[in-house]
Amino acid sequence: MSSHNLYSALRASFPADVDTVALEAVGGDGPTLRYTWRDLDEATAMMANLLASLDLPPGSRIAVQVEKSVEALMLYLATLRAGFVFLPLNTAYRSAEIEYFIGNAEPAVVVCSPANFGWVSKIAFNAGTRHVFTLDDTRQGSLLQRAAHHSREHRPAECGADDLAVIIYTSGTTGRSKGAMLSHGNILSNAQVLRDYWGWKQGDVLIHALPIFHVHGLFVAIHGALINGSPMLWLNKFDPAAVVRLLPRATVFMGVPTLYVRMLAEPGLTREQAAHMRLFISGSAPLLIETFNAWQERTGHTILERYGMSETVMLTSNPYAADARHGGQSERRGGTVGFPLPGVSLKVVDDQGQPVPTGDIGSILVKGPNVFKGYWRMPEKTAEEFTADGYFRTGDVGRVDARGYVTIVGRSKDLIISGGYNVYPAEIEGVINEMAGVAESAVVGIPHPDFGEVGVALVIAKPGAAPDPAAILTTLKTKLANFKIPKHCAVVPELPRNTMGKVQKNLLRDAWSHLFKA
Ligand code: MCA
Ligand code: AMP
Repeated sequence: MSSHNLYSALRASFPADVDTVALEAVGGDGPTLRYTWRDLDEATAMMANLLASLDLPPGSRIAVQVEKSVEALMLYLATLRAGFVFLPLNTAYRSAEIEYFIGNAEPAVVVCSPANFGWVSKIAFNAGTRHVFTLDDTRQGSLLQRAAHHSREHRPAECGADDLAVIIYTSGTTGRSKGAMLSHGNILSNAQVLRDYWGWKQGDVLIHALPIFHVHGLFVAIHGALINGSPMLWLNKFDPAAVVRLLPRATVFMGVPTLYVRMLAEPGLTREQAAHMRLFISGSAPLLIETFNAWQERTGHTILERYGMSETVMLTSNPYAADARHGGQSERRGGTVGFPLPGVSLKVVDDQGQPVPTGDIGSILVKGPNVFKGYWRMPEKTAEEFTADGYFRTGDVGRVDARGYVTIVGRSKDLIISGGYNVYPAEIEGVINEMAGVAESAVVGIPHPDFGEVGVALVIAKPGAAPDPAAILTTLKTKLANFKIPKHCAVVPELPRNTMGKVQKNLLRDAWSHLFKA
């Protein structure tokens, strides 16, 4: 293939009979809808032709904040196909967050839900965006109306492997969110490696129940199925009972740990119900060993845990089958994230950047064809995150044991992972600190039975002031995405500090860790 267009590679994997079902949208209140591979190809051609008709400059960003739907997936594929840069945005983001992303990325096109058109289009037009379309999860909106006038045929744009395909925003421990720039080559190489490593085969059917604005649902799950020509059972929203009902029709499921925890609470989850399944995969957050064991006991399946980042797509995975690179080991070991994927170099280093002895803990550095091209318009930040020999600093802390298994033991970045979503305390503290009567705050992550980890906000009042914790949370809800809102807030007399005056978050975590204990 002369062009490296990711869509072309996925398209080349479609089955020969394009009139078979590619996607079955199930669940929710609506009817079950079936889309063939031909539908996927033709609808993405129409949307790609619409984008092409707008006469956009090369490299234009197409920013999308819409509810999950098959048509939203088609818009993603159409953007790749047309050679533009897809910019997915979590539907929970509020106006201040969207204003930042649109201002920073300067998209040529914004697609939002019809219900949000008023405020999103205002932000977009103010930022110089010329085209704002709408799309909802019932196939309504101007995007499909406009695309309907375009041809069902479209030749995918010529792309180099290093051309940008997607920008995914990740928050930072300091400052604002950074747009991780991923190329067609980054994403495709990772999809090819995972297809082989996870043993995708003919007859596989994926249950897709994750959001499609982050790497897990958008890349790992969708590309896994498409690059193997495998159909998907598609849920616009995760529903544990619906997923359990679908298991006899599927072979592969991917979820964040919270999804597994919620499915375990379903009485219908039994060994018989899961008998048709080939593989359960978990990632985005640590899978507790209790969940790993409970799943094995209930279903007879061993969850395969893997580890990745927005900047790198997938980095490590427990083996699906015997891994010849590691003496034929095939054990999926709970509590570990497995081996570096083929093509990924991973090393664990000390504070001086020197590799630590096997089994010792250090910072995880990675290199490989999957590692991103840098942060959008942040060359200095990008340079800081790479070593002189080209390794990317993940910000994760871990070790590699004598058998080659990688374990993540913590993070050097101040980050909470709640139900698979990343929450940066610095961002929340910044908003709380602006509120009347607040002198200072600290947000820490503590264990939670459903979300794995959740935030708790501890606030110091200004002299003479008495800020109300409930009011703080209510105000936060107006400014930040709902999953970022701490699940508890308390006004405290002081915060523990070390001799340098830095807040000792580990002590706060210990002190509050009991709050949501079952
Ligand atoms: C919802 N809520 C949450 C979260 N989700 N609180 C904390 N953490 C969360 N993740 C809160 C809402 O604020 C709301 O609170 C209440 O729960 C109900 O909201 P709703 O949207 O109905 O929740 P849900 O449908 O039950 O969602 C839970 C969920 C969802 C299904 C677990 O969070 C989810 O799909 N998580 C998956 C995230 C994911 O795909 N991550 C991959 C990132 P209130 O009522 O008070 O407002 S990619 C990645 O990390 C990398 C690269 C990787 O390795 O994969
Ligand atoms: P994101 O910024 O959404 O790309 O999240 C990436 C971060 O998620 C990584 O740097 C890890 O801290 C975390 N992560 C992903 N998968 C796992 C896993 N299986 N176990 C522990 N942490 C994980």
